[in-house]
Amino acid sequence: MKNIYSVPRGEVVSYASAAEYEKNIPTMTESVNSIMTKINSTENLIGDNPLSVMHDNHIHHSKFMANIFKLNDYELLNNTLKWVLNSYVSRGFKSKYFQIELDTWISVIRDTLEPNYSSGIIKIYQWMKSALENIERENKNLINEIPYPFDSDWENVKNKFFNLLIKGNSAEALSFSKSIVHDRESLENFYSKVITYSMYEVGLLWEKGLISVAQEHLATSIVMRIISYLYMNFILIESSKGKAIITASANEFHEIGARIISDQLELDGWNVLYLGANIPNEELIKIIKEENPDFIGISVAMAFNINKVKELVAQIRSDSTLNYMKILVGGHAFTFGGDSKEKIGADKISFSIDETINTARLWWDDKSESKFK
Ligand code: B12
Repeated sequence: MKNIYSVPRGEVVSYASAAEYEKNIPTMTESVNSIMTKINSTENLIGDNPLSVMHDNHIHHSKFMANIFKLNDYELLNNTLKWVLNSYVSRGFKSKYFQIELDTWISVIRDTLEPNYSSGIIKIYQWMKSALENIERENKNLINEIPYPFDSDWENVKNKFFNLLIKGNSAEALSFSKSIVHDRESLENFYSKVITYSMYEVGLLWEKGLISVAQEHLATSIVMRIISYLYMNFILIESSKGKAIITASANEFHEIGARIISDQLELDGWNVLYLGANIPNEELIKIIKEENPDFIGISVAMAFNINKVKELVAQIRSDSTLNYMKILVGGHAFTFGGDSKEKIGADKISFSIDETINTARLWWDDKSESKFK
């Protein structure tokens, strides 16, 4: 269905207003929590969910909005609103919760920020309110499955593996993985066509409230253990190319994407320093200066972490000792549309293992050529 409400365009919120909003997140979130808790006690807006789910949502909302205002990316806001409504309504939140929540944010923002800072921000909140009804209507037509872009043989393998993850059957999932992965090619297929898409489906079931948080954690831990097993058995090889640092961004707890990318690069001959989840920008800069990698790769799953990566890229670009270095970014946060991807200023945004390996090879070839000229 076509969008009948129009997404705001251009720089609606100034950087100074965005920074002021961000600075006041703790006090504003506290006020919103307290008002919404009171309203919820008489109106039951959140179904059987504990209050902590609503409070967490307010924290995520404010961090996400600070990013949206700093990036002025309203396409990303529109697309994420669809996800917010879909996922919270599936888990028992009432539709009217969102109208009331947005009204509460508007009044708290008006009470907290000076009018010159709040006016652009409130315009966006009012747009969100007006968009809710249309988004809900569009969400009713959402296809609730993840399209599988590979052949049906691999789809069968993925389905079997996914079922073992959902059953929490660690031993069988490991022995099944052993039966599929024999060499470099099957390992790459297993990572990109089986683990990645099984985890996307785990996410969808969590989003719809069809599996518990514990089941999602168990599936994740089984995958992490299998990846470690495969690493020990297939990846320890001599490096023949340059050095790369791969990490998840600051405040980013999703680490499987970065881990998979690291292992695949290592398999392709790179000397990879894999830093895992949630690395603060200052620490990353420090290790980059110590290690002088040929490129860094940063994984971002949550849109509320995008702006921190933009700041990191700007910091690297403005440092004359670092501006030789290539920057690669990837992850779920960039699959929601909008122009934040371009605004980050990285050399390349990559969406798959193939694309990542090819980009890194190209960079290595260019560097080797210029070295030997
Ligand atoms: C497991 C999981 C978690 C675990 C992560 C544990 C861990 N150790 O990694 C935990 C429990 C911590 C978690 C927390 C949260 N999660 Co979560 N999580 C997931 C889940 C189910 C799987 C993630 C995953 O491993 N995917 C598989 C990997 C392989 O895929 P990938 O990251 O996309 O990586 C591929 C490409 O993107 C690319 N790539 C990735 N990184 C990089 C980096 C570079 C350099 C390059 C080149 C390429 C590249 O290559 C990979 C190749 O296959 C996803 C579902 C999903 N769709 O991914 C939700 C999901 C990402 N989570 C979600 C949410 C909402 C959250 C929380 C906010 C939940 C909450 N209420 O607390 C928090 C946020 C925490 C934070 N600050 O980061 C939502 C995000 C929705 C949105 N609007 O953006 C998702 C999509 C679930 C859903 N369907 O709703 N989560």
